[in-house]
Amino acid sequence: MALEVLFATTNINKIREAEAVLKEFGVRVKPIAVTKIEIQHNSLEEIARFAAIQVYTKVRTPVAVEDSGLFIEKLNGFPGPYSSYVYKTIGLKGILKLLEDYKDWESRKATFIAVIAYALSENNVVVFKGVTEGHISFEIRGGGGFGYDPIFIPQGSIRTFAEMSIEEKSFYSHRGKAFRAFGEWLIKNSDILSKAKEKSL
Ligand code: ITT
Repeated sequence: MALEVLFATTNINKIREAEAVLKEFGVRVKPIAVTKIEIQHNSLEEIARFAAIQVYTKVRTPVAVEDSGLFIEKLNGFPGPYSSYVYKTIGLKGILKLLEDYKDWESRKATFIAVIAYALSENNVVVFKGVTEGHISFEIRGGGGFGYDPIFIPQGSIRTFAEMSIEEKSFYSHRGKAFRAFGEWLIKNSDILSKAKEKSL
């Protein structure tokens, strides 16, 4: 039987990217639109772990959540765990404005981080992390992707994430890396997974 993972998110783009990566491992993604409670914390890992357990207590079957954020070096890691809120409030233009005095490339360094927390039970959560270094562009570029994609250029490319296809973005991205690690784990641990699923029936 094909492997399938339940993925709790309200972000359709995360689902598309997860599907693009996990299909390489023969794993299907079953999205579920459960709103997760996001605690205020500096650590994406803690936020994701807490959310995964909280969603597990609702669905009572193994479930994945993913928390991600953009950390800008010269802004001491801002917006980080608050990326979603900052995107909705000051947006891309606001970020470019905060960086307007940083005119050289090196001073525009930023890191994208994605953490997947997969709850197999209330007290068994496995975590996968993907980190991508890059720079904040000088202008908004590209029509693809979502969120900060039009202003983030990963190391090794000259294009923003928003100028790439999903497959190309996934090759470089924090989410692509985290889901590849998750895919490898799922293949290796398919027996643990079926036991956890049986238990939850
Ligand atoms: P969930 O339902 O999964 O929580 P969300 O969109 O609220 O969806 P997060 O809480 O993880 O997700 O917030 C992360 C924010 O960071 C997201 O809304 C984007 O603004 C930004 N972000 C994360 N990954 C990104 C990516 O690959 N490209 C661009 N922006 C990204």
